[in-house]
Amino acid sequence: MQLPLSKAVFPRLIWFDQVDSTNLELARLSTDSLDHFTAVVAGQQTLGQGRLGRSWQSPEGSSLSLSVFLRGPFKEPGWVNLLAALAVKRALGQLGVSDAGIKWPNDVLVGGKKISGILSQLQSDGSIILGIGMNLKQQQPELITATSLLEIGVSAELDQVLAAIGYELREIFAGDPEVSEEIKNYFQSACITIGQQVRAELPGGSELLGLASEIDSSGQLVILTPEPVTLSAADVWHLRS
Ligand code: BT5
Repeated sequence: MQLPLSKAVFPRLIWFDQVDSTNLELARLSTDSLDHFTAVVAGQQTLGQGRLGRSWQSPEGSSLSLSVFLRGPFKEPGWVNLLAALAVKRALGQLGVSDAGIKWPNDVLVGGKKISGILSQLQSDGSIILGIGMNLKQQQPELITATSLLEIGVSAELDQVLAAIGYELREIFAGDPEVSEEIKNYFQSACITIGQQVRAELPGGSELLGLASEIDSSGQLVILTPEPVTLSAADVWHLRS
């Protein structure tokens, strides 16, 4: 696959027509010798990974699967996932999509449906494998919560989408990003979870209901139940009254 735009953004870009998972493939490369910002990209994943053992659909020709190696350690690793979501939102802006919102912690939604999901995996040496899936075309019809660029009227080539995401990631992750108050505030305003009544399912299976009030300084979600409860990992559903 010719990827002229993307190759100008990523110093090393490894393309696969098909792979089990770009995150798994990047983890298999020797991370000792990997340069910061090395990218593995695939046109199809047979075992795409979501969080908590879930799967991510990435059939041939309809999605972009990207994993980027970020050399750590990071001062604020909890923010990496959120900043990546911000980069995806900005990349969508470059492609003419102005109404993308971030659902804490890792979904990018357009029109209430998921167009992109992010899986960041902290490695034992403090580096991070950052995985991003972006739907280019319609996914299986049974995935009713998903949307894609084509479905929202954007018919961009994979190279253009990848280069836009890569450019925005590079802007943020050129080094260990300084997560300034300004960025935190900007994230807060881009995060559509804030101000919503939510149901949060915790990794252990228990549930909380409350008002999502803010993202704290470490990137955790604060829910008023009405007592404030701080969540570092959870699945969140926005409840509509
Ligand atoms: C995520 O997990 O959203 C993280 C997805 C990360 C995918 C990238 S692709 C490149 C890299 N390599 C990998 O192997 N993974 C990363 P989570 O929040 O757990 O969401 C998973 C849920 O989203 C599933 O249970 C489905 O309900 C839904 N889903 C699956 N595939 C989808 C798709 N293509 N579009 C929208 N929703 C999808």
